[in-house]
Amino acid sequence: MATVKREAAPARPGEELATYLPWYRLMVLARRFEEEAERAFRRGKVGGYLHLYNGQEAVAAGWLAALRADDIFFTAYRDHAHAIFRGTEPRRIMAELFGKVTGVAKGKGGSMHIFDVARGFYGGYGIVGGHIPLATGAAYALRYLGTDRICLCFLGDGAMHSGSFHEPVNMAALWGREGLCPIVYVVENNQYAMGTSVERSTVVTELARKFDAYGIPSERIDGQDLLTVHETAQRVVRQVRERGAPYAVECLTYRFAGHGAADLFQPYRTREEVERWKQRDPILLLERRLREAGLLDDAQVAAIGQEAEAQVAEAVRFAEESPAPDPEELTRDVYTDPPSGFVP
Ligand SMILES: Cc1ncc(C[n+]2csc(CCOP(=O)(O)OP(=O)(O)O)c2C)c(N)n1
Repeated sequence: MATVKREAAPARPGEELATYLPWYRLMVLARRFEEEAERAFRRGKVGGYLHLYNGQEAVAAGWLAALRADDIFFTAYRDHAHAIFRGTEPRRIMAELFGKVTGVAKGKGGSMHIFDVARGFYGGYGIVGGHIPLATGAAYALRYLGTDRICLCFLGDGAMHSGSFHEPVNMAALWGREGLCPIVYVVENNQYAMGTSVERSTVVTELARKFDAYGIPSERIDGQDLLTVHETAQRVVRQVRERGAPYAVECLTYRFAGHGAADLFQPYRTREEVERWKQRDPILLLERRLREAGLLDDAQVAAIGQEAEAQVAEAVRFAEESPAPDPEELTRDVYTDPPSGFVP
């Protein structure tokens, strides 16, 4: 298991910490959403597959808080929380899990393909590493079109060992030399790719170092502490926007649940290891800081939890009551019309 650099919590004025209260609420909401999604899966309500984000919330929350509303981002299949942090209504995400027409992808994508293009969320991909070339091309397009928008590409530790990581990252570095590739690769190193630990999949376990080979600056940070993630994100986002060149940050984190809903026994890791990481639950770490600053007490923590539960219960009700897609939906939006004269 990789070690985590623990930084002493710097003292901060309560005023500054207060800006993190809305993010605490959203992280609690995302956690409750995942817990309920798992229950719905066990009740047979969720079609396809389900991957939970429990334990990793500070990573997506910290990065998305640093983006501008017109910036864009891509991620893999552990994607519900990313949409919640970006402001997508939980009921539309739950409806997508339930395969309903009111879902973000009209019920055709399911858990692994949450999209909200209006909010700059370009998905949700089930093919490991498959989104990295897309995100890199999108970053190039943003600068080619003359904007100062940037692209974030979240990816897992496992995805870094695929060919679809190395080719686009090399291209990004070349384009970045001309100021044409404003992308941040955010590696969510939760230390496992299904049942394979980082130690068993690569000799160079400090994943940030892999970007050295392409001349892309990078760093590794504690992904459990929202403030560390957010402060890094603000600095990096500013720099990438200015220079139009790629940057990479490895966020060391941990997933509390199994790989997916079918991974019940997790023979590849010990219960003690999971418990040890739960001591560094990102929600509890943030809660502790907010309590110390006098910004949260027991009553508020309970109220925020209840509010999140009510919102998630409403999302489930909405998903249950929404209609299934019309069978004709099956072929709609699947292929664009071929250009005239096109020969497949
Ligand atoms: C191209 C491809 N190969 C294999 C798989 C099977 N698979 C699904 S998830 C996964 C592990 C990916 O791990 P990582 O990128 O670290 O993401 P995490 O699950 O840890 O968030 C694999 C190998 C896949 N979906 N796509």
